[in-house]
Amino acid sequence: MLRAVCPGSFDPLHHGHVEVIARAANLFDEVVVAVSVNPAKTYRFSMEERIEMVESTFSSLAGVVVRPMGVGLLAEFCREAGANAIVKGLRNGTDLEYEQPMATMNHHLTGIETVFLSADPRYTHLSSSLIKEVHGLGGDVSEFVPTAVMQRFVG
Ligand code: COD
Repeated sequence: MLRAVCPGSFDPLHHGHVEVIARAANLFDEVVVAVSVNPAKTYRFSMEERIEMVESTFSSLAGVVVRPMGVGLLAEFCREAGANAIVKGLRNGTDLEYEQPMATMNHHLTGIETVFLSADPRYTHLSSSLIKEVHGLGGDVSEFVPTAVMQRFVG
């Protein structure tokens, strides 16, 4: 069985994330969405809320499972999960510069490969932080996020 890990904060999940996870599910038998804690970030949504939004969005897509990933090495999480690869989306050259050293480090640590998927051009402007900013200033973000996320924003 080929298993991939799609890690992220998903604070909140948006259509850019959804599209990459769905494409990963076409490539691998199982995709573990690892809802992570990045100590450099302050979260708007709790771990439980972020997991619920991802689970609700992918409830009808077979082969996608959602797991919490606390503070710790992603490479170690992948080893314990029996994953063959990490899958990440790349929006631009800035993402590549940020992600490439981590991919190389993760490979050195445990041999795990990272597969980069080019972001859908419809969603290259999407980031969780920008969506939170637009929503916080009264903008409509409903076209950028799944229904489960929109319900959390208005609830
Ligand atoms: N289109 C496509 N893909 C996108 C888009 C978009 N519009 N926006 C984001 N993505 C992808 C990116 O691949 C990104 O990596 C992923 O979605 C998740 O994005 P976020 O913002 O939810 O998640 P981050 O950046 O907060 O998550 C960072 C990690 C938790 C993955 C990272 O910090 C990590 O690997 N931490 C583990 C600690 C560790 O092992 N450190 C050592 C590294 S060598």
